[in-house]
Formats: sequence, C-alpha cells, structure tokens
Amino acid sequence: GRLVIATHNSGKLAEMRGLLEHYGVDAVSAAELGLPDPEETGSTFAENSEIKARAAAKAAGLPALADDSGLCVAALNGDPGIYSARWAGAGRDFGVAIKRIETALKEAGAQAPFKAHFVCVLTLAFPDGEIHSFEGKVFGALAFPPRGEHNFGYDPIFTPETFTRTFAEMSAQEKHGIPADGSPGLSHRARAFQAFAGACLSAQGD
Ligand code: ITT
Repeated sequence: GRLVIATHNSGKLAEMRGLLEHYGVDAVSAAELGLPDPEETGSTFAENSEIKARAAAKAAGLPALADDSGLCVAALNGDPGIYSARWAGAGRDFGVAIKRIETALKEAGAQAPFKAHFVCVLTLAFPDGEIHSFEGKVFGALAFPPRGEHNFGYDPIFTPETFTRTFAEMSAQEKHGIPADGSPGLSHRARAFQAFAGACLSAQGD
C-alpha cells in the first residue's frame, strides 16, 4: 500500500524518500497531496511528530509517517530544540538561524567545543488512530563558521562525533550512513528509520 510522508520541508522529504527507498517503500508527500500543514502545538518532539502524523493520516485516509526533529545545543539548555524550524524565521533562512545560535553562544559565554545533538522522532499513524513512534539521535559538536553546501538546515555547523567534516560537507549517502551489515547509521534520521524498520520486521515475524 501507499504511505504518506507527512512533511512540508523539502530537505527532510528528500532524506525521508531516500531512506524509505533503502527499505523498498514507495511514498507520496503531504505537499504532493495538498494536505494542510498542521500547527505544531506540542511541547516535545514526540508530541509534534504525533500531531503531524495523525493529521496527515486522517486527511489522506492512508498510513502517514511524520518526522519531528531539531538541533539541541548543550550550552543553550537544549535550544533551539523543538523550535529549530522557527529559529529560521518566516523566510526559513538557516543562515539567520545559524547566526542566532552563534550569537546566543557568545552571550552565554560558552567555550568550544560546543556540544550538540540532533533528535528525530518518527511517528507512523494509521487512519483508524493507531500510532507507533521511533527515535534517533546523533551526538557531536558545532563548528563556526558554517561549512559545506550539501543536505539542509543546520547541517553546515554540525560535526558528528569522530568526524571533522560537517553534515553539509558529506553526501546524503554518507550522512545517512546505513552500513550494509545493518550496524547503526550516522544521522538521527537514519537511526530513527532503523528503529522503525526493526519494529516492522519483528511485527511481520510475530
Ligand atoms: P515539517 O514539520 O513539515 O516536517 P519543519 O521544517 O517544520 O517541517 P520540524 O518542525 O521538525 O520540521 O523542524 C525541524 C528543523 O530542524 C528543520 O527545519 C531543520 O532546520 C532542522 N533539522 C532537522 N533535521 C535536520 C538535519 O538532518 N539536518 C539539519 N537540520 C535539521
């Protein structure tokens, strides 16, 4: 059957499509179906992910997969966190959002290394109201000035642990980094998809 990818963010959509293809799932996006973009009124990644997945499943009458994600900076008490998209302003300009993080770190008197992690909570919702959630995280540090042109959002300032390159200096393939032996992928999104795939496979075996 068909699955709706419940996002209106084109960078995220490209990654979710790529990851679903990796698992052999064909999907259509919320934007392609003209579904509304619900207001994210939750106070956690899980709540906002659930809001988006439920809204899309109900509107489309199909199973829907939502991703709520963000960058949590230790010296900023976890900000921007669930406000990661909103820090980019109405124009969704991540140059602006990145400057805002740099300024906040200066104001807080924070010293490098600026520890940070990305979080991704995937929620699979069915039209009958059943839901399942999966989380992935990747830990690392922020690098200023921003470097790289690949991928999206905060990728030009995030270096995952054990790497000196930022996510924006990696191909999409390397950022997801799901090894053929099934060991953990690199990005928060790849890791959440592995949890999702693991649960689906074990459910089929039941
Ligand atoms: P949807 O709700 O329609 O999916 P959104 O952009 O509003 O799109 P979120 O509320 O989940 O999505 O915001 C997450 C923000 O965090 C997103 O806009 C990115 O800027 C940032 N982000 C999430 N994953 C990222 C990644 O892999 N690399 C860089 N930035 C990321």
